[in-house]
This record gives sequence, C-alpha cells and structure tokens, in this order.
Amino acid sequence: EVSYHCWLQYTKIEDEALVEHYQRYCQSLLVLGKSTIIESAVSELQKGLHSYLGSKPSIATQEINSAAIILGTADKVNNPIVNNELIDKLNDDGYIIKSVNENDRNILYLVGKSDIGVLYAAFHLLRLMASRKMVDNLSIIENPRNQFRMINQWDNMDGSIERGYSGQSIFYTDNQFSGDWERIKDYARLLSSVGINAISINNVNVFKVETNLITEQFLPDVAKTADIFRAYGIKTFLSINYASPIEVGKLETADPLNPEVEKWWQQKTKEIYSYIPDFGGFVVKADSEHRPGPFSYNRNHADGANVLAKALQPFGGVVIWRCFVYNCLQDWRDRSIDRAKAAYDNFKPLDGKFLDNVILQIKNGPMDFQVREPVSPLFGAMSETNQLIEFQVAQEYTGQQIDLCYLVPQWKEVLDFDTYAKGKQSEVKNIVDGSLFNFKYSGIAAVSNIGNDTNWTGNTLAQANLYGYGRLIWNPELSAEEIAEEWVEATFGHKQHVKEIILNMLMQSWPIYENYTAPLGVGWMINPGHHYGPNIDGYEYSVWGTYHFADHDGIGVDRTIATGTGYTGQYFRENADYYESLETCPDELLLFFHHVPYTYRLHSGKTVIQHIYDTHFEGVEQVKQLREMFTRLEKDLDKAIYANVLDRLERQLANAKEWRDKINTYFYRKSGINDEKNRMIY
Ligand code: BDP
Repeated sequence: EVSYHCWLQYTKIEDEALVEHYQRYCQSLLVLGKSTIIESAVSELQKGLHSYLGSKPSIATQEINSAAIILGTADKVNNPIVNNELIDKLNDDGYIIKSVNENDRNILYLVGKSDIGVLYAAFHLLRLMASRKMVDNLSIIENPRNQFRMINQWDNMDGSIERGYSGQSIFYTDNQFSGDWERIKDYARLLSSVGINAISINNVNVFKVETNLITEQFLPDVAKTADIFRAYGIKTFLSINYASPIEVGKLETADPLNPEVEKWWQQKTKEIYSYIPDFGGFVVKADSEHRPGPFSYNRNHADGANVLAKALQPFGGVVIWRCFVYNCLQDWRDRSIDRAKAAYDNFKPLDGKFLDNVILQIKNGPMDFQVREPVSPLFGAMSETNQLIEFQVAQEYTGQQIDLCYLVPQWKEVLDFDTYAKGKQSEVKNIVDGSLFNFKYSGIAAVSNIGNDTNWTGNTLAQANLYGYGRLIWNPELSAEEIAEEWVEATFGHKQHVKEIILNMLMQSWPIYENYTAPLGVGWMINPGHHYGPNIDGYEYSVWGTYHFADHDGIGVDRTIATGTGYTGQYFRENADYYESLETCPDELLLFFHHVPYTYRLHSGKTVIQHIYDTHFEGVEQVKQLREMFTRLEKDLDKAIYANVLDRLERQLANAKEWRDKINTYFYRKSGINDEKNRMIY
C-alpha cells in the first residue's frame, strides 16, 4: 500500500524533461569510503533514483566518466570544490551538496563531515526530487541545529503502546521481540530521512517484563535492533526501571548512594556495552506516577541520576532524566498545591548538582501535552544543567490521530518562546540547541506516534507530524507551512489543488481542534484515563492536580503571585509580569493563569462566555469544512488513503459535536448566561 511508504514513496517522475535533467547527474554512483551508514546511503539512492527515473544508477568505485553522484566523507573527496573552508562550516552531522560541471561532466557531490552526513545528504537529494526541484547550481550547506534529535517509543513488550493510536508495537509482541526486522528497518529509514539520531525503544513506564530488557534474556535482541538503527545513524537507548537493582539484581535496595547499588549499575552497564558498544544510555522516569525513584530513600533526583551517569560515563553514554515529576495523589480541595509548579520546584534547586552526562528531559509545558499550555518555566532556569525538551508527536490530548491536528505550529511557538533567561533572545530553541548556556549535551525528544498499522500513524495525515517533527528540530527556522508543503508533495504529489487543500487542512487543524475542546488554555476537560472526547468535570474532583475551578461566577486557575498559586513567579521577570497582569496575559492562556468571571472581556472584545459559545459552534462548522474540502479530492487520491482519512474526518465531526454540545451546555447551565446569537444550547 502506498501509505506504508509515507514520504519515501519516490513516485515516478512523469515530466520527461525533468527526468532527463536528473539523468544528467544520476547515471552512476561513485562511492568513496566504506561503512554501513554509507551503504545505507547508497541503497537508498539506488532505490530512490530507480523509482523516480525508472533506471538504477550503476555503482563505481574509481573515477568514471559518466555523469555521476559522488558521495563520501570530506576526507575522501579529492576535489578543491570541497575545500577546508567549506568543511570547517560543518558540524559533526552536517553535509554539503554541490553540483558542478567539469569537462562536460555533471557531478553532484554529496559530502558529509562524517558518514552520517553522507546519508543525510542522500536523503536531501531525494527530497529535492520529491519536490521536483532542479539540481543545477546547487550549493547547499546543512547542519542540524540540535545535537540530540530523539524519538521515544512508549511501546510495551506485550505489544501494546501506551498512548498508541495506530495499532500495536512494531517492536514487540507477546512479551518478546516481534522479529519484524524489516519493518524496524523501514522505520529507521523514515526517521533518518528527517534527521532523527536517537531512539529509546521501550515505554518510560517500565513494567515487569521490560525491566529485563537490560538482562541477557533480551540484550541480544536489543543489540539486533541497535544494529538496524546504527546503519541509519540512530543510537539506541533503553528506558530503565529505577528499582532494577532489586528486581533484576536481587539487592535489597536501589538507594543510589548505596555502594552495592553503585557497583551493580556499573557492572550492568558494562554488560550492556558488551552487547552494544555504542549504546546511547538510559531514559528514566523516576518518582512519577507511581514509578520508583530516589525519593524512596530520601535522596534527590541528582543523587538518583548521578549513580547511573557514573556507570555510563566510561562508555560515553548519557542519562536522560525526565522532569515529569509531580504528586499524582493530591488533595484536590487544597488550593495551595499547583501541579504546574512541580517540575520547577523539584529540579531548579538541583541546578549544577548533576554530572555532565546527565540531561534533563522537560515536557514543553508544565502540565502534560495539552492543546494549549504556556512553556515550562524550567527552560532557562537551570543554566548549569543540560536540557532536552520533550514534545508529544502521539496525539494523546490532541485528537488521538482520529482528529486532524498538525502540531508543528504548536512546537514552533514553543521553540520561539523567549524565556529572557539571559535577556532578550533567550528563546527556548537557543537553550535546547545548547548555545545559550553552552551545554555539553542538549536537544529535542518526542513521543512517537507510530504503530503497526499499514500507514504507521492511524490517520494517514498524522504522518505529517512525524515528518514535521524531524524537519523542525533539524532546523527550527523552517516555517510550519514550508514543512507541511514538503510533506504534502512527497506524499501526495504535485497536483496544485491537492496540494492546496491538504496544506490548508493541515494549517488550520490545530486552531480548529482548540476551538471545540477546552477553552483559553484551561485544559483537561477530557475523558479521564483514555483522554479522548469531552468530560468537563472528569478530572475536577480527582487527585491529579488538573482543575478548571468553574463555578457559577467564573472559571480558570489563579496562578498569579498576588492572589494565586504563585506559579507565574517561576518565570523570568518579563514573562512573570506578562502573565501576572490581566492586561497583558494573552487570551489563549487566560484561564491557565487567571480565574475570571464569565462576563470578563477578552482582548478580542468578546466576553469569556461568548468566546466559549462561539468557538465551539465555529469548531464544528470548521470540521464540516475540512470534510467538505477533503471530499473534493476523491478522484485524486489513492483509494485506501482517501477512505482512511474520510473515516477519521467523520469521527472527528462526531467528536467535535459532542464537545460543542457538552461544553456549551455545561457553561450555559453554570453561568445562566444566554448565547448572544441565540443558538441552540440545551
Ligand atoms: C502522560 C500520559 C502517561 C505517561 C505520562 C508520562 O498520560 O501515559 O506515562 O504522560 O509522560 O501524558 O510519563
């Protein structure tokens, strides 16, 4: 099926002039140097060129006379075109693409600083061809902006995926590795094609079976998996259970300061590296949502992380320690507790106490991947500690790959957010790329959205989020629209109206989803547990710390310093003031920061209650429009893809209506205020 190949379809080029143009460069491949990664580049080019042009390039190992692509690492390329001045502009994963005409020969140089750059250059060329771009006079220098470009699988070994919306795991089934190595390889290709260079292959919640991934029972299969990813420049990580010394090692404690525990981790780590010499390291969810951690032993998170870091240090591995730490058993009647403050409160005091191969992984917002949240105040607050930002490509709270929600615009807003940590231009993107504080390690991670559905992502259009995630973190300066356009062309081809419609649908989708779900940044009005569909009070009187405080008079969480939880005080001055004051607090986050009456007037000029009514009515109409636009493509799209997306749009419409009716009715009854436009509210 077409959808299986996602953006690597390499659809045959019909325009003969263009085929001829490419042929002028692509008749043979001259490969300089040898490595598994370079082999991946060669095989991808052969596959792609064959598919685009109808003929496979020949492979040459010596200078040849026909039109050629010459690929290799900089040290192997013997041509003044690729000079030191140019090479010096590359970082470790960077590359150069140059087209030249020498003695009537056309040559395309694909040159990496190291072999991974060569592979990225090959994918870049294939991407240019997907967009049907000419390749004359190319002079491209590319460097990824972020060092870690990571994907986190939330796959369990029984085959289920925590927050998976596209079938079962491609990695595991029945508490074993599934052995579907071909599929894993295709996943590696997809990830590498957009520059991903690290993957953790099991859920952050590590249960009984997965605890054994670090034992001889499973390490051979972990190693096999790592071999596949390595050929695409991707390092393998494992999520570990903090209580492993007890559960695997049969020790009586997992206290990080206990010498036996320390020794155990050192031996264990050594064993892991004997299977996987370039193992990336551990991802750790500790003291969070009932997972074990250092708190059990009255130790802090720095103690907790450092014992692992020490064990990994001799091998060059890192600890990725998650900051999603909060009390999930709160007394909901106690208004002084604020879950949003938890990560900062737990970690900020530990700045500078972590070893330098520990990286803190911080969710983009202070709560949990809601459709709208402010940026976590931890970014910029720890100048002495490596930081990674965590996004969620899986659409847990954003429609579960049933509803359309292209998330690149959301991530972009987060990366562009100025923390003012060192004055102006202290944007999150300058923190996580390591530049602002000169971090040794840093970057971006995200929860994957794939499963074993044929199209990988449930809704075929959700492929855009995986693609867009990779492209954006490679270069945060790309626009959400540029990225979407590339994806649409690679996936759906070049018919103008197809491009326009799908692009349009993607670009509108996040605001539409926001319109019919929880209003103005308040979040959480979602069904508890599975997190799909509306449930206004579902979380209101429970222990999770996720409240909206709606009553007869008003709604919202007062997080101000003056009268509320004081959360705004966790930001640097400029942002603290900005959110603290009703005058400047932006509408879309109003209810995250303030409790206001329903009659409160937004900057938009509408009252809060009227805004709620309007956006919910409008959201449903917009989903109808999405569906209508899409049906215009029936004749243009692959049948299976058309049916798949249409089915999702129908379900999205039903969902949007349910949200509209429940939200509007609820607030109408609570407030007793009529809709100005007298639409039907129950
Ligand atoms: C939440 C999910 C939960 C995860 C948790 C986490 O609902 O399943 O385990 O995040 O990130 O979004 O650890």
